[in-house]
Amino acid sequence: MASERPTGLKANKGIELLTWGTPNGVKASIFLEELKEAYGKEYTWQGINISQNIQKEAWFTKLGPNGRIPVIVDHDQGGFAVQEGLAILSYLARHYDPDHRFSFTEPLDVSRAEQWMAWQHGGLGPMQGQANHFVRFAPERIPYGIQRYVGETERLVGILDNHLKDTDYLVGNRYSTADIASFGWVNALRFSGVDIDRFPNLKAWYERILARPAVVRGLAVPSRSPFGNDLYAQKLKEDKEFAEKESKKYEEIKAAKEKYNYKYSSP
Ligand SMILES: N[C@@H](CCC(=O)N[C@@H](CS)C(=O)NCC(=O)O)C(=O)O
Repeated sequence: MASERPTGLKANKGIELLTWGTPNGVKASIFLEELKEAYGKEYTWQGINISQNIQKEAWFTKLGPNGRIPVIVDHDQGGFAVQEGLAILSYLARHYDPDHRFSFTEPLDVSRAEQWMAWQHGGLGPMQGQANHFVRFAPERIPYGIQRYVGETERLVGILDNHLKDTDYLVGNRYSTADIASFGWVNALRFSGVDIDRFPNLKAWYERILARPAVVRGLAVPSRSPFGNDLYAQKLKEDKEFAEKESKKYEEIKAAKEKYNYKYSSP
C-alpha cells in the first residue's frame, strides 16, 4: 500500500481524505469518486496504514478524535474536519451533491436514507467488525464469540436481502449514499465468514453496485483489498493453500454454530 508514512495534511484546497482500504474507509472514497465523475469534484487522499497506528497520532486525532479512519478535511471550509462514515457521507452530500444525484430532497426519502445509514452505522458495521475480530484476529479461538457475531451479521444481511426483494436499491429504487454506506461491508462478507450466495437479492445488489466504474476506483484507494468477495473467490480458485486454510475457517464457524445450537433467523 502507500509507501510514505503520512505526518500531517498535504493539500491546501478541496477535500482531503485520510483513509485505508477497509469497509468503512471505502465509503468515503467511493462517494468521492462518484462526486468526481458526476461533478468533476477533485479530491486528494492519503493512505493511513491502520496496522501502523498512524490514526492514533496527535496530528490525526486533532482531526478525527476517535482515532479511526476515514476522516475528511474540507480545505475550502477553513480546514473543517469530519470523522465517522455516516457524517462524512451526509456532509459530502449536503455540500457537493447539489443535483441530489446520490441523495434525496423529498423528506420521507431523506428519512429512509438516514434510517439505512444509521442501521449500517449502529448494526452491520459494528457487528460484522466483531465477526472479523473473532473469526480472524482474536488471539484466542472463542466459539461463542464466533457464532454470536457471524450469526448477528447473517441476521443483519438477511434484513438487506429481504428489503431488496422488490427494489434494486435501498431507497427510492435509485443508487444513493444509503447503498454506499453498506456496500463496503457487504463487499467483505466472505472474509467475515458469511456466504453471500445464500442471499440472492443482496448478491444481485452487490454486483449491480460493483459494476459502477466509480465504485471500482473507490475500492482501489489506497489499494484494492484482496478480501473483497470477488477477489476472495478468485483466490480460492487459484491458491490451493489459501483454499484449504479458508475451508478450515468455515469448518470452525460451522462447529461454533453447532456447539451453541445456532439457528439462522432474520429479523
Ligand atoms: N464508526 C466509524 C468506525 C470507523 C472504524 O472503525 N474504522 C476502522 C477501519 S474499518 C479503523 O480505523 N480501525 C483502526 C483502529 O481501530 O485503530 C465509521 O463508521 O467511520
